[in-house]
Amino acid sequence: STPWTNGIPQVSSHGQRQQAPAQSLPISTARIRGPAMRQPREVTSFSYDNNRSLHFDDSSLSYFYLLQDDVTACGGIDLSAGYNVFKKRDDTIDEHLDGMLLSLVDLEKNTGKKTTGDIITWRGIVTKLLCLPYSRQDGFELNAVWFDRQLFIEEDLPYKLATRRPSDERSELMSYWGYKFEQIATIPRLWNECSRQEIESRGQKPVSNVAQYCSVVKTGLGDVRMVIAGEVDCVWDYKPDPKDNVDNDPKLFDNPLDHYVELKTNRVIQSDRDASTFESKLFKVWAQSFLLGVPKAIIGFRTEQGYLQTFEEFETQKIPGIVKKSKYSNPYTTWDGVDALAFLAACLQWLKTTIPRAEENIVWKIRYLPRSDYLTASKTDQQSFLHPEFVKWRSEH
Ligand code: 0WD
Ligand code: CA
Repeated sequence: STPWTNGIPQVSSHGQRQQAPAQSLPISTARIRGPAMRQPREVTSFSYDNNRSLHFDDSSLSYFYLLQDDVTACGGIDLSAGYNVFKKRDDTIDEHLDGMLLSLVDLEKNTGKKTTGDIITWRGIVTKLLCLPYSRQDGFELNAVWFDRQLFIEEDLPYKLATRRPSDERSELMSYWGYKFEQIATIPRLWNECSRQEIESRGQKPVSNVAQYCSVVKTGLGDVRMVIAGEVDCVWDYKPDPKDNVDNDPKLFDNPLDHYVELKTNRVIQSDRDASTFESKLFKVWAQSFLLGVPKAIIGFRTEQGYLQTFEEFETQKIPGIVKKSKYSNPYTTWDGVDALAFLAACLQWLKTTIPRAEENIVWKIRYLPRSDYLTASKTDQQSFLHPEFVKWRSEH
C-alpha cells in the first residue's frame, strides 16, 4: 500500500472504479514557528440541564468552591462515593453539532448578525488535531461539510463507538472519580447565594454528567478563523454579565474567559513514571484550555484507591514550559506547544483548501488511522449532519 492511501481503497462517490489517492496531510513535529493564535472571544454560551434539554443561558454554570483544609481534614475525600447511583449520559446518542448550532441560531436571532468564521466545530475536535503529532495511538474519523460558506466539522460517532476499547469496571470507576471531583469542588451559584446546608451537603447528591455548561468562542490561527464550543467546568470567582461589561475598551473589558477553570483528576505522583504520565496529560490539558482561552486548570490528586488528597492550580500559559523543562520526559518525543500549533495551523489550512468550498452539503471524511503518518480526506455520499433548524435559519437569512 502507498503511504498516500494508508491502504484504504478510495472509492469516489460517483462510483468510478479508479483508485483515487486520498488527499493527505503528513503529520509533522517540524521545529518551525507557525502563525500566532488569535485571542479567543466568547460570543455566546449555553447549558444542558439535567435532562439534557438545551437552554441558551448560563444556568448550568458552576462556581469553584473547595478548601485545601476540607480535603486534608478527613484524610482524603472518597471519590468513589455514590458510584452506584451515577447518572451517566448515554454517549451512544449522536448529538452532532446540535447544541452549538442551535445556540448560534439563538444568538443570530438576537443580534441580527451572522456569526462569521471559516470553521465551526467542537473544541474537543480541535484539541485532537492540536495533540495529534504527539498522540498517534488512536485513530479517529471526522465528518466535514461546507454550508453557507462555512466548514462544519464533527466527530464520526459510529467510528468512535466501533473502535473504543471495551471499558472495564476499573476505568468506568476512574472516569467517575473525575465527575465526583467536579461535584465536590463546585457549587451551583455564587457562594453568598448558596445556603450553608446546600454547600455542605453537595457531596451527598448523586453525581451526573448530563448537565453541561458550554462557551462558544471565536478564535483563529493564521488565515483560518474558527468558532469553537467547549465545555467549561466552572468559574473561579464569577462570570461578568455582558449587559454591564464594556467590550470596546480592552482596559475596561472584564473578559468572561479569564474567569474559567478546567478541572481534572490525576493520581498522586510518587514515581518518575507517574510524573511523565502526568506531564503528557498536562499537555492535553494545556491544548484543551488554551484553545478556548481558559487560563487556569485545577488538578485534584487522588490515591490509587480514589481518595482525593490535595489539589493544585496550574496556569494554562505556564504548562508548555513546565512540560518542556521536565527531566522526566524523553527529549526526542517531548511535547512542544509551538510545534503543535504549527501543525494545527497547517492542518486547518489544509482542511479549508482541500475540501472544495464550492461543493456545499457534500460530506467529506477526514481519517486518521492508528499510528499512521498521514491525515486523509475523501468525499462520501453521506447526508449532511447539520441540524435542520440551523439549515432552515441560515437558508432564510
Ligand atoms: O462530534 C461530536 N459530536 C462531539 C461532541 C465531539 C466532541 C465533543 N462533543 C460534545 C460533548 O458531548 C459536549 O456536549 O461537545 C460538547 C463539549 O465538548 P468539548 O468541550 O468540545 O469536549 P472535550 O474538550 O473533548 O471534553 C471536555 C469535557 C470532558 O471533560 P474532561 O475533563 O474529561 O476533558 O466534555 C465532556 C467531558 O467531561 N465530554 C463529554 N461528556 C459526555 N459525553 C463527552 C461526551 N460524549 N465528550 C466530552
Ligand atoms: Ca474537566
